[in-house]
Amino acid sequence: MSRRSSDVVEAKTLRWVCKRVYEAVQMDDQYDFDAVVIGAGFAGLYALYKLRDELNMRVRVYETGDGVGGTWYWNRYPGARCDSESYYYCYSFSPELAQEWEWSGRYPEQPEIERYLNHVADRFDLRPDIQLSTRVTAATFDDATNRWEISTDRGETVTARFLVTAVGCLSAPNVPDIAGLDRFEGEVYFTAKWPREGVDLTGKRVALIGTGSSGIQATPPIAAQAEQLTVFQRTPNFSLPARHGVFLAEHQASIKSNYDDIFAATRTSFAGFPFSPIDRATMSVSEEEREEILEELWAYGGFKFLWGGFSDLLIDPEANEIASEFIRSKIRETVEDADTAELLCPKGYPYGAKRPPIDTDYYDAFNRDNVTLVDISANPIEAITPTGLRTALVEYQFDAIVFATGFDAMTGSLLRIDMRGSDGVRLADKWQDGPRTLLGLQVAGFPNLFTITGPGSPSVLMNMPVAIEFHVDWIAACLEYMREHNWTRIEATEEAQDAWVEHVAEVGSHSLFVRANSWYVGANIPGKPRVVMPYAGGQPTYRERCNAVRDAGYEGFEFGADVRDEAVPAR
Ligand code: N01
Repeated sequence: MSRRSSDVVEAKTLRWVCKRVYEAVQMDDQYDFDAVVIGAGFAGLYALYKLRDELNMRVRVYETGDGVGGTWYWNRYPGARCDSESYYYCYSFSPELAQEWEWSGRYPEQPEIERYLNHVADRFDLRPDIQLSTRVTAATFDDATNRWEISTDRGETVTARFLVTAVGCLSAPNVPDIAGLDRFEGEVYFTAKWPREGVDLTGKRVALIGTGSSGIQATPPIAAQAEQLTVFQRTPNFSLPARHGVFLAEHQASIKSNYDDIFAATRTSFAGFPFSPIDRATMSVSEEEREEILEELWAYGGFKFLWGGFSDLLIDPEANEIASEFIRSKIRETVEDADTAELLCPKGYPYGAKRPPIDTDYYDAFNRDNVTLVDISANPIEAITPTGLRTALVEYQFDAIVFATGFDAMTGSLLRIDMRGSDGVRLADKWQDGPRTLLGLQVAGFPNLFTITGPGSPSVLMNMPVAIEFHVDWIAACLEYMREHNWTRIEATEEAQDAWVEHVAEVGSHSLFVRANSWYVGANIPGKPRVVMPYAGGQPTYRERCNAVRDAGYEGFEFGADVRDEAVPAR
């Protein structure tokens, strides 16, 4: 080979090597992130915006659904509507967004919130960093590199310095273990996974199982469509009328001109709503005045019933019983058949101990000729048959069964991922006696993992977008702090976590929540440890604690650096 042709070969080889190196770097780049966020609902979208646009991080979001929206993507059952009012059940981080978006009315329906979240994804150009139709199946922390290795159901594996879960507190549907479900020959639906194309129940005999918020919202529209609706109730609920209404232009304008104050109020109130509870004890007024106040609250509708009339409904059992009996009297007044009314009246647990639903015409639906209530508290559903279902007493025939049976709340969506922390320890093992976190934000033994609205934080006891924004901002501040100090590893200490878990349990034990069997305490899932999972101490105390931890240089957390970067000392 001449000198000239060997030069050509060498140059070609060099080019080939360079190209392969370039591709390898590109590939690495493609599978290596500063942060992976799981979920593209309210939490995931804001986390992506914050980490990518404000912290300049390389972020990848994985979302199981084929659209963004999280809860508001999946729960598209008939009647699905938010029970917090639209103008504060939204993001506050962008004043421009708040000014631009027009809410149509008091309680937005699912399609409107889904549209809002799609608008957010477009407005902040979030879509290029969101991979839809992809479920994260496993995540393992590598102590040698201080990185997470994340696997998906599409067979991909990527790595990320930080793993941020934005999986939602109510997103792992509870499929009850009832024999024969696979043999049913009719249609089966879950409110939490309602088909995107909608369902036509016209002329059908429909069973609806479950009377939580979802079942209560779905009952009137299904009743209006189906030939016959049979509602199977295990535990009656205290449901309040929403009194939904459209926003008038002047109402919109007044909200928008007061948004700074409204958002400021959501950050200081007990539960993230822009209201201060009234300071008045139930027994401090006469019986007539009390009745008048409760009537006014009933007419106004929504959650104001809890805090807008009396301050002690959730503290004083006598006060609670008065409010509970008032709601029962409204049920009896509304439902014409006395036996049905009595079955619908909750007894044996106080109002507010289960998450209170808000409805539109739920109790009225039982006055329709095509709606029947079946009490299964004493005679549970024994089996689904090919043509319907069976209790110990009766066999029923149905064309469709709708399960509104709730969620494996707060922990289910995290534990459905095979999560392994330092030394391969499994989250499922760590949490076998109930969830353990520091501030609901981190788990000891799981470095560089952040859990937005995790158990042990107020989360579901708050207006969710407020809880989410606070967590994402806290996490972002923590990541900036780590960057300033060249730390690449953060982990909650066992001692700090133990103290927080004890505090959460102590506060929870004094709350009303221990007095009912609900998803707040895991009682809806057979075998789940009974623990008050959300922090019941209220937003102000919680924020104060999180901010104090931050101001003390993240007290209770330990930092470290990459092993190869010895110049940076661990703390
Ligand atoms: O679920 P739930 P959900 N056999 O757990 C029954 C939020 N949300 O989806 O009470 C028969 O409340 C179960 O009976 P019991 C809100 O935070 C918000 O309705 O356990 N029945 C119960 O009646 C809410 O609290 C909005 O005895 C069975 C029902 O199924 C949370 O999501 C709308 C059963 C489940 O009720 C969850 O609400 C919707 C079985 N094997 C939801 N298993 C809004 O914003 C369970 N049940 C308006």
